[in-house]
Amino acid sequence: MLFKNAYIENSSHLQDIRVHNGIFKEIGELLPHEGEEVTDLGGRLVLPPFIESHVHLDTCLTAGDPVWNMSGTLFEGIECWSRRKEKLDEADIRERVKKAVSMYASHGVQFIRTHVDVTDPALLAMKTMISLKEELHDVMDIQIVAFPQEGICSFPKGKELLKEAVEMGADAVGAIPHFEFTREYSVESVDYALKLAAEYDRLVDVHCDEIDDEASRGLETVAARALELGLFDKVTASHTTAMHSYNNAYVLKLMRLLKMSRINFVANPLVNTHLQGRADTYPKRRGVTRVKELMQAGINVSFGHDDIFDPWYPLGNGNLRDVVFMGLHVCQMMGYDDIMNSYRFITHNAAKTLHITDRYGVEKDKPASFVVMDAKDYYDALNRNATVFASYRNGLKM
Ligand code: 17E
Ligand code: FE2
Repeated sequence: MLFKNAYIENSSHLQDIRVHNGIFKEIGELLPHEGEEVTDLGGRLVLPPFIESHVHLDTCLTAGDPVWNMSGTLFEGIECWSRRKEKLDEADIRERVKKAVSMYASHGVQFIRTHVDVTDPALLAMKTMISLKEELHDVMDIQIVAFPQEGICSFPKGKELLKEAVEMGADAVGAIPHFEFTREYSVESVDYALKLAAEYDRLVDVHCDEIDDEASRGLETVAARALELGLFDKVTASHTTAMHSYNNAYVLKLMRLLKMSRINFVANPLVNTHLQGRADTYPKRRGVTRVKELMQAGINVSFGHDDIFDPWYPLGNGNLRDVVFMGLHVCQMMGYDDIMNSYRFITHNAAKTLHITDRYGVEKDKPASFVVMDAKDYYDALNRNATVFASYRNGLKM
């Protein structure tokens, strides 16, 4: 198959793409026709598929059931979810996850990292997600994080449940140090999670310091263990909203460790703009982590949606454009190059976090997966909220 006339990743000149057996065979200008089927992309933008690097698929589409989060805080969200969790059954999980995945797919997303709550003695969501991962493989690559929503040390048998989820087949280990009862539990939980990941050769993605407490210091523990255990960029710190409130002298010191540790960051600008600053009067903090400064230090940052219509976020349709749009505003990254390159938060940067760069990208010999946008470059696409004209996965039109 030959695709003609594409602007690949904001290039200034048109290129053609030859796909054979689901692989990018050749990319270049004015490729000669070799008797294959030809599709004219008409000067549209081609990007690698979008990647959702942080969402909770098991909680999606449950907002208001059984109660709405009235305060808009993370902690009330956790209470609402705890009540919804009592009603979980397999059919309910399957139906909601499938719906959310199809919403994402319609917006050109082909890879999802989902956190799945394992503070459930039955591990029902984890079991169901593992079977859905197989079942949905033709439309979506799903990576599963065993996420201890109510704590590792502060929940009955939290350590055992996390380990069981890993043995069951979770791809990554999570933790939630800012939610643990004590500072000691916070450190112990991070130690436990990272050692477990090292032992079972898994990735790590910690819900880290998702609080406006400037004394919340889970991040330094995560980074130090990532370095000491040699896990490095297999480790991701998600949210890190307390970093918004750290004093600058501490951040200056912390940056050295963050660079040495090579860990990734995921910011969730829609959700944390909504959840954070809730205990403030005025001025109200935004609470999104220091994206611009991390990027300037050469640290990898991606953006996630975090939630679609659940106890933590009452809106959302699976369009990562909205996440980028909010992120650029709240992080004040509105320079021309910032806007033009902002697709990287939901493509290449996210691919690094998910550890899929070996099979990701519009490059010769890689799987022919890409999206075509009704726009000439990403600035234009973002500004006009352009639709995804087509999404190809391993050479097949979705
Ligand atoms: N759970 C949590 O601890 N934090 C979040 N932002 C979400 C779920 C969505
Ligand atoms: Fe999250």
